[in-house]
Amino acid sequence: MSEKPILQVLKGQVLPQPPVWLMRQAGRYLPEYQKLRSESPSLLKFFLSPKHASTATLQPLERYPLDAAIVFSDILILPYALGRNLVYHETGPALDPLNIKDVSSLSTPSNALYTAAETISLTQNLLKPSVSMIGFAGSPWTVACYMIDGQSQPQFPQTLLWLHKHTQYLQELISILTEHTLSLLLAQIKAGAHVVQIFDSWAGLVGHQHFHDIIIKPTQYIVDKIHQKYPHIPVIGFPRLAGLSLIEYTTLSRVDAISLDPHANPKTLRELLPPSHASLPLQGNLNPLSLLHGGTGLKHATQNILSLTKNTPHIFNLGHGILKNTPTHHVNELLDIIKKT
Ligand code: 1CP
Repeated sequence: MSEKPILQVLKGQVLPQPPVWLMRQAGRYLPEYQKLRSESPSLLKFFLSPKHASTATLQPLERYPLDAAIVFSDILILPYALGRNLVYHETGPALDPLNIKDVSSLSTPSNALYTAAETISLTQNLLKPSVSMIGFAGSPWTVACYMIDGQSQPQFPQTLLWLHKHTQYLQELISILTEHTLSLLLAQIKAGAHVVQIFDSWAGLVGHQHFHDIIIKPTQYIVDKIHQKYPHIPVIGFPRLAGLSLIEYTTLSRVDAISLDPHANPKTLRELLPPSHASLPLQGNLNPLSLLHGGTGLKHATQNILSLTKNTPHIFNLGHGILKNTPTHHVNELLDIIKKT
């Protein structure tokens, strides 16, 4: 059996056509996902049921010839396992906001932390041999943003207040989250994940002064521990909207590949990187809006990414999660454009 295309690229190989998977591929845009979701009393229960989560993980693969499955779970299961109250509303998830006095009394994680690992063990054998199983976690900083502010905010003002004023408490929270994130990822690898991705969706909120302590150091720690135990398992980092700090992230975090948001030009990034990192595999970075709208815009945007990543190790993906109103046939169109380019 030849090696899985995604693992080949993550080792630095350039393939004639980039392998493809899509962030939040089991999201709300699939009717079969909607049906399965309506059978669960709540989204939280759905995430906590390995059997249902396994079905959701496989759904996109049954419809499309993708090269990877990402385990159906959420980055907020970690705070839930630490005893924080979590509710998924139609508008998005909400946690009870954390106070500085709560940090030292966070509980040890419950078994809920390991649901994604269980889902991976149920699912991994059901994939075609060419398909990679991707495990994931949020970065400690991004999970802290939701824990402190409680829900998605344009600027996560309370979290930024902690960053600037209650730095010690933020550091303490981040070091607790770093250990649990590591356990979560190690468990997913043990269960059969071939690759793991660290979603740092809010890395862009951290200015250059704090970027090293808050983003790089915890990531380095997690990546080093994974590589010590599982040297063959690649780690993909997704430092969304990190701007020029992407250079620091790429050269210092020790991740094996970078997933780019739609703002980052993959060719420009390569040109800015030192020779030691100039051929690091990149993933991305179609704007989810292009996929939502389809048509010639989708064709041009896809071809543009393919030309900017030509002859380099590249995994085709979105630059952020798929949008819920995306017509399912647009994904077929995207795969067709990639195949024909
Ligand atoms: O393909 C998949 O479905 C994989 C599973 C997956 C992943 C990788 C889910 C399921 N969530 C995530 C990661 C995640 N969750 C991130 C990091 C990536 C990103 O930036 O999108 C974040 C920030 C969350 C938090 C979260 N959970 C949000 C975003 C809130 C915000 O800030 O706007 C939302 C909407 C959720 C709910 C959720 N998680 C996953 C799904 C499929 C859904 C929506 C489910 C539904 O409504 O049915």
